[in-house]
Amino acid sequence: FPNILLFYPEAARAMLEYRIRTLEGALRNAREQGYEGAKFPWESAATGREVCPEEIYGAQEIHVTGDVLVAFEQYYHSTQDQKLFREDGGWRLVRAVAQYWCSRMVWSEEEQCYHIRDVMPPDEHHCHVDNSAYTNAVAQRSLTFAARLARDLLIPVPEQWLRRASSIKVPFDAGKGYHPEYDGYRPGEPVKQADVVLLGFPLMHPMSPEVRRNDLEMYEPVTELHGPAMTWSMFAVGWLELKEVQRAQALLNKCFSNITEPFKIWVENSDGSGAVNFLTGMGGFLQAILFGYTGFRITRSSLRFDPAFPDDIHELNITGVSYLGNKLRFSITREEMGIEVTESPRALPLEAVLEESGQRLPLHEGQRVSLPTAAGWIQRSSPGTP
Ligand SMILES: *[C@@H]1O[C@H](CO)[C@@H](O)[C@H](O)[C@H]1NC(C)=O
Ligand SMILES: CC(=O)N[C@H]1CO[C@H](CO)[C@@H](O)[C@@H]1O
Repeated sequence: FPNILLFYPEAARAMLEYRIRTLEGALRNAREQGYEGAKFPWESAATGREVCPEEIYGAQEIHVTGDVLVAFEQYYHSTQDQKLFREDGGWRLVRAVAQYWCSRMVWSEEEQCYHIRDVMPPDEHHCHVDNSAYTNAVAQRSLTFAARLARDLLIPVPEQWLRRASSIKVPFDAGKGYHPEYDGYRPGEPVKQADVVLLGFPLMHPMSPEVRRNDLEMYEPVTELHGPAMTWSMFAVGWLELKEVQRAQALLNKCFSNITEPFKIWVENSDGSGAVNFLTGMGGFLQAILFGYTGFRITRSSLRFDPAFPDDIHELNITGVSYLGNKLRFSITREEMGIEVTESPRALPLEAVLEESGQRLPLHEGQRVSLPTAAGWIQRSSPGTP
């Protein structure tokens, strides 16, 4: 989804419309488990009812409902398409997900915060755990987004959304400075696939670079070597964020080893077993290139960049990046970054901002702007920009 969103927002919208069409099924899934709101299925087909052949995933791997909302949020931030929410059913879905999370949480008197108990985290080696870091963080994100969107749409915000978002437990070990995967996780415990590292990307959960590093260090050696093919790309994005390009490249090379001939498709597991044409592996790999090498991050007010790539790559050109209705072309070398708006049909003027100096450069259609390769972002130009 993030890859498609960046190049083809109209196709990303169609993916979200599929979720809107299957909302009735999601509402029933939640009701049947005794909760309010909407619970998206672990494996989804035409109706939104659960079609996963093994019950445990549908019952417990509930983070997928928050993941669906992350997609809506990223779409909203990169397009500002309010029509999807106001007129085409998006708001009803966002509200239903927020209601689901509220009803799924319980207050812990002992810890004075909300808990989400009895789940399977993204790491499918574990189930029936309490307070999965990823699940709780994505629930928090759903509630925060729902509340902000309500404000943008001038809809009153239920007070409990904000209260629960600010007081849900996301496990953190202050002594070791890392996020335990769930309550009671002990360092060294094996993990099937990317889990806590997803807090950094794609979730962008706030944390210092030290904690980001500690999470990567903690989980990389205990993650199953021959696990599902999307795992290493998420570690690679993390190492690229920290500018550890060689470590990132070593992990990306692992992704390459499971592209199978003659059609160069991904298989799920490195021994050739599991799903064939494993879209999750493919999507993870593309994200490592598109978001990892460039540092692209879609935030509430900008498209951030912070390029980093290994020495054997001399130049990275990315064409057709969509942001707020504009199309952009990037050409990045180690020293210089060129940005050009190639199409601007809605004529929403953009500008590039360099983080360190605060320098702002207007981006006019058809004019290539050159900057030193460093962190910065693209945003709508604010009044007063030359
Ligand atoms: C990448 O973009 C630069 C600047 O637009 C251009 O000079 C170069 O030829 C492009 N490289 C490739 C491989 O397309
Ligand atoms: C199916 C397939 O190509 N599997 C390969 C994945 O990568 C590992 C490590 O290089 C190989 O040993 C497998 O044969």
